Amino acid sequence: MYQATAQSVREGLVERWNDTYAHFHKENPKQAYYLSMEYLQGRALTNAIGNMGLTGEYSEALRSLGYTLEDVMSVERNAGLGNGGLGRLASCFLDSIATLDLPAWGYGLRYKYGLFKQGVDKATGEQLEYADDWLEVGNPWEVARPQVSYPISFYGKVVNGKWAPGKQVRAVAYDSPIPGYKTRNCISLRMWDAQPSAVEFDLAAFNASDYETSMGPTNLASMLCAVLYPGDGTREGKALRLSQQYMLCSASVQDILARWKERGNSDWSKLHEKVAIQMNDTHPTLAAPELMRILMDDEGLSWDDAWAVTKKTVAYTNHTVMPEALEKWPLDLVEELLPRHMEIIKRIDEEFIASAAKAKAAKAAKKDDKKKDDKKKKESEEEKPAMVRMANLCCISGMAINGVAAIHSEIVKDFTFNDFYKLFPEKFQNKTNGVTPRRWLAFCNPQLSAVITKWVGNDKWVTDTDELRKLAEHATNPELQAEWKAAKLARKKICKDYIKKVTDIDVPIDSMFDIQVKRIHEYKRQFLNILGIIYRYKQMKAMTPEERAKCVPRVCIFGGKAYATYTQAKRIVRLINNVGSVVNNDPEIGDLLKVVFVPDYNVSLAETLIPASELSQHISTAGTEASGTSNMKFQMNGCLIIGTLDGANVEIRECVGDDNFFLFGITDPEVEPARAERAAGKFVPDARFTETLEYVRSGVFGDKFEELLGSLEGNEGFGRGDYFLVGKDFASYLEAQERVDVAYADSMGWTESSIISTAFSGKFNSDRTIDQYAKEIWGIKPCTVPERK
Ligand code: NBX
Repeated sequence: MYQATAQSVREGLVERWNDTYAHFHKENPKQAYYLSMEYLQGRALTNAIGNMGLTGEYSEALRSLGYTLEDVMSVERNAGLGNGGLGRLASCFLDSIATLDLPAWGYGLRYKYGLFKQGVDKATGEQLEYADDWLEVGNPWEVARPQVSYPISFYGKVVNGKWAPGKQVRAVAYDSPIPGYKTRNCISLRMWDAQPSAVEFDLAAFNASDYETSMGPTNLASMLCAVLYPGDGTREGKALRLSQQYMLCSASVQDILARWKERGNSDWSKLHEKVAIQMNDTHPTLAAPELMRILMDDEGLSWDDAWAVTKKTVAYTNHTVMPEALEKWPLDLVEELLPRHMEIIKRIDEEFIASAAKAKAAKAAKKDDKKKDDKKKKESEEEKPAMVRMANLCCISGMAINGVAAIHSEIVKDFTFNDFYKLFPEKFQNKTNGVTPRRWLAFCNPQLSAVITKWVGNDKWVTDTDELRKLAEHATNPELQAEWKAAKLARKKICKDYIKKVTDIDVPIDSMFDIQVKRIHEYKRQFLNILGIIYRYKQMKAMTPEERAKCVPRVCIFGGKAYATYTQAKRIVRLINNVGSVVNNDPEIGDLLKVVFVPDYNVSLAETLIPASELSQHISTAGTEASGTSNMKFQMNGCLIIGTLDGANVEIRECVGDDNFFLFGITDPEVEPARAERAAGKFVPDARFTETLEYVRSGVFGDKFEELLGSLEGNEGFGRGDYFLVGKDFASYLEAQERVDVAYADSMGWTESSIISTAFSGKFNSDRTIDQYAKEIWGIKPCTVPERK
């Protein structure tokens, strides 16, 4: 029934899709291309039906056949072709691009296996990883386009200024339709698959039974698109990742230029008037040197002409400021894999250094500035082995560089890329992230959506989220409050049933649902959350039954994957599970505290958890989370946030007001001094912190977690010594949690805050973000597909 429903929906989409392509072709507008190594599309069926406005029709048709739409849609596999926020952002952006009728589409890779499916070992609490074979039962949403394919070259050498490659594969296009909401426009997500190049197949070797030699190219091709983020600990692993990035860039740039020609364009100096390429972080950086290579070596442009147009065509979005996360590749590896590109990159570098020196001289740099620069230069020269720093290449080649939240974009300018900012301040922008209100409110939470539509007076809020403000006028109205609470309760029930099904844990429905879901990472501080829970548990154990009965009951829910080789993150998962085993089975505690780790967090699970949440945690060390996007989804669904002044939390708090946000922790400028204080041995932790660590060490949770706890204390051999300042923020976190408990006990006050949260979430609609990209970076305008006559 799922296949039948999907085929029927697809048929409706294909017509819109073809019309959109034909219309763009005819109008020949400037078009933007979003290049991303990741997309986290989630299920397509409900979204397509919802965007086409056919939810009622399909529900009815399925009911008449003895099925429910919910059951049918839940069969669909999640396309897990991403890892976290950056991938989900790309998918939200596609939804907004289509909805706003913009001429833009996405390019990615069609990995055979997604990140991994996560399980939990019942006995040890450890994370388990399984291959995510998402294509196993086929994918009704993709259309293979064998006629759209391009050669992708690797290795070899440069002969007379041109590349003589050593190996080749073919990139073949697979397209998925992305329908806009209430519009005929339907754009494409084009994903490349690698196939062996027939010219390389050594038939003679095969017939001589030398299968290994003859199948060499086949193996390379199947490796290229096998998995997302193959381990890059070895040189082979690095070569594979870089090859994947190059394949995305090369195939996409070839395709973009072919389309540009097909539409009758021919003046290369005006390419940027028809094409904008957005690089989602540095992973697609090679798009710039690849464009240069094609323009010079295939199209015959001079260096200057090619450079002039390239630097007006590509733009770069940064998603992290943590130095260790800024991509760099060994220069000799790039040289071996892509010799012609390495020449181009070296020349870009030389010309940049020369022009920067000129700019400096013209400015008659101050003496101390010069000293600093000399020191920097020395550092970079001394780096061994030499590295290609992708973000630097992006800053030099890009027409625009943007961060993803206001505070993040300031950090990018003032610290991360300050040298570049001083040279070209006009390139730097902010584009605060957003999320699509279709998937993340209208479709995932029909219960709350119905209440919203009733009180706002219509459903225009599904695109114009500023309409949600009208809810604020009624925030204290008992009737709205009752409906609001009923919607939340209905979602908590659905969530409770899901938790029971996958973990066998019974969670009480009238407890506060407190959720932290995101990739497991030290900077995101799931560790702080679980230590807070441990402290709470310890306190409760020390209480008399009468005192205990006064506690606000909580269900603490975690979800998220730890990268397979990230040991410390995996220890945190194990601690959470072990705490859960003890707390959930403690008869003294009963329903007052439950700790649940829901395995295999993905888009669909987020759609179950977020509508049910009452409190959510966004508690990264200030200055580390570029933006966060789940914070926006929780806010839209009427959930209150406990959080630090980091990423988009800052702007969310401005919108909801400080009464409706549980703030704690040190601020970004206080972080370095706090680290220095620790390093000097002057930091004295709060007694509650020390007490909590001792409690874990006493063995209450089975294992003593020495390596994990040691990391907080900077013990010999245990890493950087609480680099993310869990100890520093612990007291302030506990105090914020006390304010949460007090607030939750006042049910009317809490519901009012919940309504206010949704009411002032309008800014975080990705339609707003995309409108800004379109106007301020890409220079594209809506190109609306007309109705069929
Ligand atoms: O991008 C995330 C940031 O951490 C979030 O703060 C932000 O909201 C989101 C969207 O802007 N970054 C992210 O997801 N990065 C990665 O997944 C990543 C993947 C591979 C890699 C480095 C980072 N080599």
